[in-house]
Amino acid sequence: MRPARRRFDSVQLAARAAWTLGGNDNGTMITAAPRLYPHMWSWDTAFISIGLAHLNVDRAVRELETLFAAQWRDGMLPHIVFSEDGGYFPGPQRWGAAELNADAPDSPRTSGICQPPVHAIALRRIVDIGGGSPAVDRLLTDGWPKLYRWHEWLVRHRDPHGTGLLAITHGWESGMDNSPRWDLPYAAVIPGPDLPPYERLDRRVAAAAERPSDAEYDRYLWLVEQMRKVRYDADQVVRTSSFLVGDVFVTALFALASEVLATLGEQSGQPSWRIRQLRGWARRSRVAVASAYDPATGLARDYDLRAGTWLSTATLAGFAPLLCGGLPAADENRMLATILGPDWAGHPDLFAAIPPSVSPNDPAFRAREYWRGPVWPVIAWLFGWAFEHHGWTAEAARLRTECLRLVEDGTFGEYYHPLTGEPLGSQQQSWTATVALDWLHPA
Ligand code: 9WN
Repeated sequence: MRPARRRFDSVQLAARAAWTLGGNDNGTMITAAPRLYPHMWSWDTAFISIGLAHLNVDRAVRELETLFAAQWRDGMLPHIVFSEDGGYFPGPQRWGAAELNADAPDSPRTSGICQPPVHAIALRRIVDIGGGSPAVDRLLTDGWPKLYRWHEWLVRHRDPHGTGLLAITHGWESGMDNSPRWDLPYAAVIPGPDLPPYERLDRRVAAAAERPSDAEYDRYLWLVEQMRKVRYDADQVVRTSSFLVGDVFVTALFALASEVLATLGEQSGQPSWRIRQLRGWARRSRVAVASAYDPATGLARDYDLRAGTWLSTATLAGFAPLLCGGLPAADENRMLATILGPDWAGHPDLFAAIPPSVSPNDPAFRAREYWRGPVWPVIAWLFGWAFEHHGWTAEAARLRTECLRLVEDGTFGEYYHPLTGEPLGSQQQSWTATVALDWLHPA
């Protein structure tokens, strides 16, 4: 029999979250998780810095600065900044980014792809929490132009059709690695016989049933191989990768983050032409997200740029328009009702009323399998923040209460079983601890 779920009160929970972050601090960075992910991940760090701002705003700023120090010379923020510790595959040698591409820093070592652009949202939250402190002022002055360059890189290299729909070249770039969203595009990725052998390290520390399969990993590694062949040249990767998908969720985050970055730029005296440009990018990407809306399902779709087809697989990412706005009011209201309704957050069997990565009513739903069904607290945080931002305060407050109910066991699981609330994947995951801290300090 499974032991009863523990329940910590808010003071204890905040203390455990702080202790978790302290434990994941390796001296130069707060790693994503102690065993499975002993390095810095780009979008994890954005969320980590938000939670840190409640504990020590200087440290929150420093964390983002550590990530920015690894920014490629062309503007890309890499998906992993490697620490000196080993223990993750693919590590810096397998990526070989610095050896192959002059824009990649030699130190620290990084991967050769990126992750969703949520960093401006983190900056907004840090300013809201710790504004006025010298460290935050420094971040606004020095970090803002770095974020601007990051957004500019995405527009320059990841909008192949000039429509505002941003493309990803690897499922890892979506942050939702093995989501069923990617099953069709991955089916067309055929690993070649020259895929160098490798040994997975993730399954030494996490249950195999909760991680992607070997067949999925072969494809992930094959895409890395393809990128190595073109030395991570951003445009050549887009031309040659056998996986190229217009990601509606990344695009919505980009639209939202560009708008947020523009406003922060106004408040901190950044050049007005850059602010106008950011708002233009936000507008175009918002339109792209709205154009991906499918009235038949009431959800937004990704677009497989290799096959030239829409991808209608229903996942939580289909609610992307709720993040950035842009839908006609009737469609938006319908979408809000759907995410809160019985197929998603309002499903009667859920442990807490939080939308899982795949609806429990979907035949593809797998309650324990990574991005194929579990609840991911950070994604819930994003929806909660966006709801608040759009003035849906009652919905945001409800989501926050439910999220705290999920994480009050204090394990800070990477993801959770949506029906039982069991923590899954890695434990003491930094970004789960930090979103918990933010939910505990809502102001
Ligand atoms: C690959 C670190 C990262 C998250 C991703 C999540 C998972 C890595 C992995 O862990 O991805 O980047 O090895 O599974 O999918 O969103 O940033 O927490």
